[in-house]
Amino acid sequence: MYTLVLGNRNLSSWSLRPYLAMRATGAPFDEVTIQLDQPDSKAAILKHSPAGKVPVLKITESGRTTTVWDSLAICETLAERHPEARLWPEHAAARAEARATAAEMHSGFPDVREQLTMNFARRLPKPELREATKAQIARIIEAWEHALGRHNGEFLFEHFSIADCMYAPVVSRFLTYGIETPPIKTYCERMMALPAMQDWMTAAKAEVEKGWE
Ligand SMILES: N[C@@H](CCC(=O)N[C@@H](CS)C(=O)NCC(=O)O)C(=O)O
Repeated sequence: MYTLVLGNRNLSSWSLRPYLAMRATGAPFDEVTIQLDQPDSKAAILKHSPAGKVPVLKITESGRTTTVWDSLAICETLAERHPEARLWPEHAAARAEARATAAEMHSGFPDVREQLTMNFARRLPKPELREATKAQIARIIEAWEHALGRHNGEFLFEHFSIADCMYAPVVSRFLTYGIETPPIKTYCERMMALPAMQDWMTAAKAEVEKGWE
């Protein structure tokens, strides 16, 4: 019933987010992988979504396919369809904060995204960080510490939620570029140990080995 269209595991941070949410539902799904930055990539994506970007979720029910594009919209759709997965916190106040935290990532931190591009399977030297990048890293750590401290849980909002999905690529970026994260080290380790993150790593390594960028 579900098909998730994804970009490169090693590079596509936007793909990782709904993949984690999909895995958290426990629902079966098919995966389609489109290698990005190839001459035919755009045409391949457009076969699945008029927006021309991955990720895309296709839901086929009663002979009709609904297409959902954009990582956050896919996560929201999965949360709505799988309430048992508790992809948002139950408590309204925590849910509001989790949404704000997820949205802040979805629309923000441009310098982190640009200077520390996701390269999931690789370990790379840390570039000379701009002041804006440093400030955004500090803000991310502040948001994580706030959430972890306030909800006293293993994940940002007690149990695994869309907020964790949205920041999973940042966890991997910190690891790739050796960004020291003592206050939230345990959280990063817990995220990387998730079976879905491990599976993503296996696939990302396989891409790197076969020469995908
Ligand atoms: N805001 C979108 C961003 C999606 C996005 O930029 N995807 C990139 C890959 S990570 C893409 O499809 N690039 C291919 C292209 O633009 O042709 C989301 O949250 O899903």
